[in-house]
Amino acid sequence: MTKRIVLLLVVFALVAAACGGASGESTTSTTAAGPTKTTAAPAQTGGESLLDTVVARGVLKCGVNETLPGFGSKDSSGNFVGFDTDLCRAVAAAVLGDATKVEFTALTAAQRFEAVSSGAIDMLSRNTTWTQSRDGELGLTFAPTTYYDGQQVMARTADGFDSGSTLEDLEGAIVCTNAGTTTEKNIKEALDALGVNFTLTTFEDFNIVLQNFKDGACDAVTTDGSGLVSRKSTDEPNPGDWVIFPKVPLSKEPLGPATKQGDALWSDAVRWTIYAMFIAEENGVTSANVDDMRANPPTGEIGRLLGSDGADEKQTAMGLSADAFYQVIKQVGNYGELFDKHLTVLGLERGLNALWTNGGLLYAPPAR
Ligand SMILES: N[C@@H](CCC(=O)N[C@@H](CS)C(=O)NCC(=O)O)C(=O)O
Repeated sequence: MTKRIVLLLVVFALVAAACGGASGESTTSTTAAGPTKTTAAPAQTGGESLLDTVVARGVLKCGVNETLPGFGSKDSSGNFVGFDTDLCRAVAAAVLGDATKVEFTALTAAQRFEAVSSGAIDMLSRNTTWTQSRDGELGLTFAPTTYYDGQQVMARTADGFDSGSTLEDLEGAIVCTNAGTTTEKNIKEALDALGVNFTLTTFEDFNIVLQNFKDGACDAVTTDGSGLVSRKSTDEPNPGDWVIFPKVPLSKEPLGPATKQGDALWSDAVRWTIYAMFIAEENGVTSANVDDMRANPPTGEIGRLLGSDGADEKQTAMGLSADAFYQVIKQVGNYGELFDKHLTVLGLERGLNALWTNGGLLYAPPAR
């Protein structure tokens, strides 16, 4: 009898917990007098959040690529530039109010995950594919995908390859890529399944891969399609010497930022910075017109998202300042602005990376 009462109490406690009301949640209850809103400061169970650490430090540590023009590289003055590096700046704008407060660390594919788990960086933004094992075994939390990609192959036209070439055409080829990537696993799986005989050679970073390709030690190189377009635009000796195939990529490569698992406050800050950039584009809010859009009208989704005066904003309940996402759009821009600035110029099209309203995959939950 006593056992049954204890069991009932446990079940009741579990149901109550599952139904919400846990500390730190913002709840709205309706009373006879109308809706009452209670907003508690966000609480982090299991220790301090990186959000507090980054704010106290005043600088965001971000791991990026330095060999991938368009996504992550250094300009002639040594500044990090690119789509992925601007995502770091966007998070710094949201969390610190200043997009320049980023300390960049250039990482190879093989180094990147250890940098997250050791705490050497707060956030990884380096053309990283979201996979089940990285999410699970490696203990990462992925932000929304910022670039839907797929793996392709690049080879020399002088060797008889063209844009209509297929994976079967790689029979007997030496195919090269960089180590510690989804790429090396995908190509082996795809060619083994087709019964194509080939040699896979991996190198520590993609500069070495390309050098071997240029020297003729590799017949073909393979990586994310965007990576091939990027390196083709900077490294191809004469336009038309190299060709990218097959037309339909051989894998799904959803690329996006990642943080260490188990810190919901921090991963929410990164996640909503990206969603804010999607929502801004969806509503035509750009770095140029954000001040007007914030003031007129100050209500509705954009008012809430930008923390307009009197808006029922949701940022402070996440541990951010009310104007966090206004700072992101003002200082860095919306998603489309970033894409145009860094990727359209490379010749990449929006394709799957269009907003859902334009038939693409970019879709943010409502700011409400
Ligand atoms: N998206 C894949 C591949 C990432 C990757 O490392 N790609 C290459 C080629 S685009 C790269 O970034 N190379 C630069 C380097 O190794 O420094 C993954 O997450 O494993």
